[in-house]
Amino acid sequence: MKPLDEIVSHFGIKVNETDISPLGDGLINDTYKVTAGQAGDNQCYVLQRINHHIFKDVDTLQRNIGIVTRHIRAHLLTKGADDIDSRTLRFLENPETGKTYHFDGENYWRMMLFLDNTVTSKAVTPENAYRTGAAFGEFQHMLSDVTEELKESIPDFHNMEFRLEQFREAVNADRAGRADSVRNLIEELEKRSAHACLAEKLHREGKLPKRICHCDTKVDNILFDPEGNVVCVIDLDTVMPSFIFSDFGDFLRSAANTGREDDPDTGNVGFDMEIFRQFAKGYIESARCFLTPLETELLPYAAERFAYMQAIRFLTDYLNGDTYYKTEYPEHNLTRTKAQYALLRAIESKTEEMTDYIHGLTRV
Ligand code: GN1
Ligand code: MG
Repeated sequence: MKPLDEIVSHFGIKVNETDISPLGDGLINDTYKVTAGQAGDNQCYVLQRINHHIFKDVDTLQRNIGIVTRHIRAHLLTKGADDIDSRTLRFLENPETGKTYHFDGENYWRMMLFLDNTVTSKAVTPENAYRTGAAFGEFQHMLSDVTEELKESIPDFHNMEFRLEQFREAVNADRAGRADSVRNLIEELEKRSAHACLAEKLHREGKLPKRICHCDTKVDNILFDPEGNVVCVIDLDTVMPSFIFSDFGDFLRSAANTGREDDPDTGNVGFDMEIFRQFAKGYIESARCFLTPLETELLPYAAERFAYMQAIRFLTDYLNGDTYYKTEYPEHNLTRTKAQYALLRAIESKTEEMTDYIHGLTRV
């Protein structure tokens, strides 16, 4: 790999190798914080190596992101927001190519402004879950009038039928010789497969629309201010047309889980109904202007669908020999699968309660 300070220089920024340090714990791209300028007068940036085995068409990826960030910026301007630079990502151009990425012959890189005074993760409490829900409803609302066509940066990314096809292929091929040891999990997940694909079925019947969604609304992809307000939604790689369930469900999958995504102790894993209630309330308040009755009715299904989809994706990767997600130890993807499955069961046990709550909200 080329030295990082050399990579950074292609974006017109001069720093030393020591000004660059790892940032965050995303499972796909490699991320670094770059500190430039004098002490006390620092401008920081985020440098990312784009995983081009997963995002195969980087030019299209960055074009999508450009459309989305410009669109959000224009909306914020119209609304008279005064802190636009911290509410949406700003990417640096590579002056040699005019593109928002640099290809070094082997890897693809991009750089964006670092947003100061923000925090990630674990910041979700019932108190700020309401504001987070409202922010996501607003995020989808702002993108509802994008006129340019967004290409799928990963084809069929949140297509449950496709994810199941990949899963079954992995079970049959059994490349890592692990299938026999996880037969129970495979069966438990298979039992639920038809229900998980409800959205695809309804879409085919013309009953369920696709809208532009973020498609990776896990809590780590949200920057909060110290008071717990959502400042900015980051990690825009997967913004694409999808069912609104993607954003609603994936947020709850991560934020309402009382344990960690890879918690080795599934006893820690549960579904926090107070987070659900506050998040749903905020989301419905800002999204009710565009949601159809069926979309609203199926919000509890969204929570189930995403714990399920993530369990399937982790188990698929485990069966394939860990080729997709970064892992820290050999059984990591299995631990993740078990934690997601425990979460799914917790969510299933709360479906009625969630449905009643949503009815209560929408009857008003
Ligand atoms: C990946 O990039 P990151 O870590 O935010 C994945 C998501 C999964 C998530 C599970 C492109 O997200 O779909 O939900 O891990 N992103 C991609 O933690 O596959
Ligand atoms: Mg991320």
